[in-house]
Amino acid sequence: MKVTLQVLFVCLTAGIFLISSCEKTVDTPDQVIVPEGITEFVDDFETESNDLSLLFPPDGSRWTTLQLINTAGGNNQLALTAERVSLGNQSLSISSFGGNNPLSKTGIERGGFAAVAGQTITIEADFYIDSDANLRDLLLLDLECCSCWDPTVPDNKCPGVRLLMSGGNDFLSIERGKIGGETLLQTSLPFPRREWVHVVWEMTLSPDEATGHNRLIINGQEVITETGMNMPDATILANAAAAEGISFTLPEPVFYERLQIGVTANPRDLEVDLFVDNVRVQVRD
Ligand SMILES: [Ca+2]
Repeated sequence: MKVTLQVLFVCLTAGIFLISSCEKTVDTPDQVIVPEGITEFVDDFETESNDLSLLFPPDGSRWTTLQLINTAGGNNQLALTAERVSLGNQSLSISSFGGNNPLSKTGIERGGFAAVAGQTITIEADFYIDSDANLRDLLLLDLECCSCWDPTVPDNKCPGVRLLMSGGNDFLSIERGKIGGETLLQTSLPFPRREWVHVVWEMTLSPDEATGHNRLIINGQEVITETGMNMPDATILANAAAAEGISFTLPEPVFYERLQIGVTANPRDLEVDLFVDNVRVQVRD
């Protein structure tokens, strides 16, 4: 009762906007509340100078985290460049040195989403891969949920889905290993090299194989359209943990909160340069 009155007092003194959101909080104490997340995000790496820190303004309106992990002997680089752009005057330039010790990562992250089952998320970006090398197991985009992990179990794996170069080289596909699903493979369209490539990844979110939907479109060509789970499922994660003798309870609410783009993982012995531009994310009911 005391908490309810305090919340009510805050609502009454904070104006109409807050009253409407506070009403949900006091409704039913046991109700699982999904935080309000951003539903639109657009960034094409334009800044007043090429100072990378300008992508991370204190007001949180742009990118939230730089992800730079070097494998042994690696020298991953991430910079703003005018060398190659698909929109405006700058893009994000990435030099990635592959390896698994530790796992090489060179990317950028936007947090603050709260995409739940039943919603549709569309993620678009332009990539330019400046290499003819084999790209096996290179990961370009991750949609993740770090709050979807039992806090009593160590090593939060931030369950989620990712775009992975599969088929032994460069067939961009939808990887679901971290939520216990098979990769949704395509081998119809190798990833074009040394040109800007527009990628659209659209999912109707669900932990259920029957109601999730997954589309991948590369340069206007639909290469994947498949039903299938694309969110963490409590039973699947519990069973996977139980197989290792671990008790795992998926916390609620389940929602995707962050997007990583770039070379989000490069586990193979592979050096690759690429550029990213024109990132767009939309979450809708
Ligand atoms: Ca740009």
